[in-house]
Amino acid sequence: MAPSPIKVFTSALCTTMHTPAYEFLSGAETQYYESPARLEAILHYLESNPSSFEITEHVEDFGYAPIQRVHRQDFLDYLETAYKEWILEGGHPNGVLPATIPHYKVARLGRQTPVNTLAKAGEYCFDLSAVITKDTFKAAWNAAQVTLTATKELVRVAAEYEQGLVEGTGAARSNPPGLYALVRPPGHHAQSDVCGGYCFMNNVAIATQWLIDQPELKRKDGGPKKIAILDIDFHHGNGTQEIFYTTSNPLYTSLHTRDDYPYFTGAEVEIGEGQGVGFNINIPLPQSTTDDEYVAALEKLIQEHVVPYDADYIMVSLGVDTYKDDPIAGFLVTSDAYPRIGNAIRKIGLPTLFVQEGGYCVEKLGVNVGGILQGYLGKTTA
Ligand code: OKP
Ligand code: ZN
Repeated sequence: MAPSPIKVFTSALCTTMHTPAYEFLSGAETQYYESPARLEAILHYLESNPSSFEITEHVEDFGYAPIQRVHRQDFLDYLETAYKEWILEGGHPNGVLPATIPHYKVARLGRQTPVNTLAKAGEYCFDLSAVITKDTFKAAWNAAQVTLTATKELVRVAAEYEQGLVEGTGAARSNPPGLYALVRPPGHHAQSDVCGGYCFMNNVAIATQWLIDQPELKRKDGGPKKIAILDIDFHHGNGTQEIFYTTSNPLYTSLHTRDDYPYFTGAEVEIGEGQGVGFNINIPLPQSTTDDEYVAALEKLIQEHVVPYDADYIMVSLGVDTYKDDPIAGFLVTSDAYPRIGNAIRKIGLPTLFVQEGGYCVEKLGVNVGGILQGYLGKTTA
């Protein structure tokens, strides 16, 4: 039986609500790479391939609770009020950025709780890319709600898939259902109480925690459903790692660059803490990693860690900044690799939600993201 098309969840608010004019890269003011044009380029590809993708702008409102399960309230309050306070205190209208950050060598001596907005920007942001504009809170909220809407549908199609496997009438194990949340701003750098790396709320973490929290979703042993997160963005997902560092569910796995942003996390020795020991898997790869090297590392990660974990669902933090011409990254991966990546994920055989993270080569975003999704559908080209 042919695989069903991938259901795509997105929203017009993903392009209109958060449009900072610039960021700082290597000390220079540059264009804001995490732009609405990224999402439009991907959407254009998907719309041109209607036999593979079913796009909906239907967004359900899951309210504040699922977001509060992952992020601290003081941080969320800050995201919501920062821009207004920033402008009142004379901050530049492009948006909120820190000028003084509580560096750990300073903070270990400090005992002061910041009240000033400029100080709070440093308290709640770890770099110079997460510009908070007038509606950034609403944009991040919307991205989380779109991801949650897709996750609810994941539960439904996964149940259908399971039923099909039991009865032997439905799709075979080789065609697991796939869904895609096409959202921005991205999420995997956002920790429980700090934004950075273009990320404000951690969409994948919020959706994953929501799945774990659903009382009616149980495994055969009575425990909550298990989720394996596969983070294939070029950059390490420090936010997702931090949020789930001390728990055995979900499993967090990441393939990313060694020696590039976010620089201070992503080493192999970061294996989790307490109950979480062994459930955080970082596989750093060298700069200039090629197609074959990347695909081999992904297949190894899947065989050695993802499959043995015996998850019920896969969540993919989908970044295509691994692409050779990405303006802020450094691998040599070509467009040919993306269908192979999607195929490797399909072979896990589990219902999968892809959630958009990075990827900044706008001209190739459609074909590269599309390549992964088409590969998941069993095709060999975008
Ligand atoms: C977000 B995501 C490195 C500059 C880094 C911020 C990058 C955020 C990436 N030369 N600036 O993981 O794609
Ligand atoms: Zn990235």
